[in-house]
Amino acid sequence: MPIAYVGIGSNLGDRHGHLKHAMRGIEALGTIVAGSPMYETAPVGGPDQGPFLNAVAALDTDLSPYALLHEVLGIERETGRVRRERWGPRTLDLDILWYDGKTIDEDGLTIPHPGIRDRRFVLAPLADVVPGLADSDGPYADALGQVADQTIQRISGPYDTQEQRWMVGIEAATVLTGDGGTFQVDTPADWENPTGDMFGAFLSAVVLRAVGEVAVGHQPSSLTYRFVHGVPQGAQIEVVPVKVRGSGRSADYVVSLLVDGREMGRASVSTVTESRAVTIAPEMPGVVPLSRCTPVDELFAPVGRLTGASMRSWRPLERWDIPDLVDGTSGVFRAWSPNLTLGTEDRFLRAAAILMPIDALIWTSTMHQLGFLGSRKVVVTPTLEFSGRFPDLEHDPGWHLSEVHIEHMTDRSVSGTIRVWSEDGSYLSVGASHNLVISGENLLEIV
Ligand code: A4P
Ligand code: MG
Repeated sequence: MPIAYVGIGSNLGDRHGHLKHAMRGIEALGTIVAGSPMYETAPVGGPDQGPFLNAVAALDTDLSPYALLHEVLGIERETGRVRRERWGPRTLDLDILWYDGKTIDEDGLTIPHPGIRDRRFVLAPLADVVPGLADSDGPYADALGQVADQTIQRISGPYDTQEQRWMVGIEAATVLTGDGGTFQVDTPADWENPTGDMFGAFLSAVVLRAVGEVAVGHQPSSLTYRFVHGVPQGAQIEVVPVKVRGSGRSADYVVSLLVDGREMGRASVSTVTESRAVTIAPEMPGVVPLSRCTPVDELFAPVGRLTGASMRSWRPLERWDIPDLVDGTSGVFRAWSPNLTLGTEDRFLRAAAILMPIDALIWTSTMHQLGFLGSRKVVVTPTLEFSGRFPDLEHDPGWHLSEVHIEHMTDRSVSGTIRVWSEDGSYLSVGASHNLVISGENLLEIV
């Protein structure tokens, strides 16, 4: 069936409610195959007005473009949108951005929507649901650089099409309370964590945030972690950062994570007061054309989705698009993530946001290389180690490309070097190693 992308916006009344109403209305017109995170966005054009909430839905539909327009205008009316001022405030605005690659230029219907490239509030969520989308002028996401001055902030995870709601973003899931000696992290009840395993990237975000609270004037320069046990759903995690060494310019912390008094993981974080300049690499690899990216859902389609410790727990934060995977024990592959550029403003979480999907990439690569994704075996990961350096995150040029060299791989371990690139040619270099145990008790299930 044809795919249409529908832009959704609201800046009057119960904005969140209007977006939910829009999604429910759109769902009735076919099948929503993906929904972007919600963004709070500064108004573009028009009179002085309040901020918008914006999102984009990908709809698989039998309706013709005109029938679809008729229906979405009907959904707008249901939210009480009556008076119109061009570009003015509105309870709900639904625009058909793109319809099955068609070009239509008629009275009352223009497709693709002519404003897409001028509006970050459209481009960003559109890139979330379909990074490679293009028209005859090229990929839309390439226009993001020109609208970087428009203020937008992502305020949720992606839309969960099965649960029909927006997922909780990692910002909300890593709320810390505490006195500096010990922190508590409360995981929201609807945190996406079906198997109860929540280690890895989520916990690195917690660790970095806890150290950020106590290391005043410092910023993290490296992180190493080892998590042996998963965290039960809804568990209260205690986070205890202890400074083991410090000078005026740098410090080392050991951070314990406890569930019910039992230590389930430990991380080391080093901090520095001065950040190193990010190196600009002359040999910056060609930016992977977005049109060549494969959405991660598609990548996993033949074998079903990974559940558990891996992708699913992390879905609220990031989604990755993996265009290449070279066979062999020294494989190189590259990926592109829209959300690294467009995600959290918190620099500690941003560090985790950089590390997290890289972990996912290593996992994905490993699974492929070892043939597990094809053979539906089960895999256990009792320990996970990761170390990285992430200098100068405040001067963030928008990291979003990553290149992974797998340097060593056996059926029990994988290690490699990872670079996270930005479009201006600067990069972070990190090393990672994972230990795997094939079969065991705490199974990571591939369904
Ligand atoms: N129409 C033509 N083509 C389309 C299409 N592809 N999709 C016609 C939907 N409608 C289309 O639309 C007027 C008529 O456009 C429709 O009846 C349909 O026949 P409208 O939404 O009532 O008019 P409007 O929204 O006032 O004007 P316009 O130019 O469509 O504005 P936009 O593009 O909708 O932008 N800032 C932020 N941060 N977030 C926003 O969501 N939205 C706007 C409105 C301005 N600034 C914003 C936002
Ligand atoms: Mg409109």
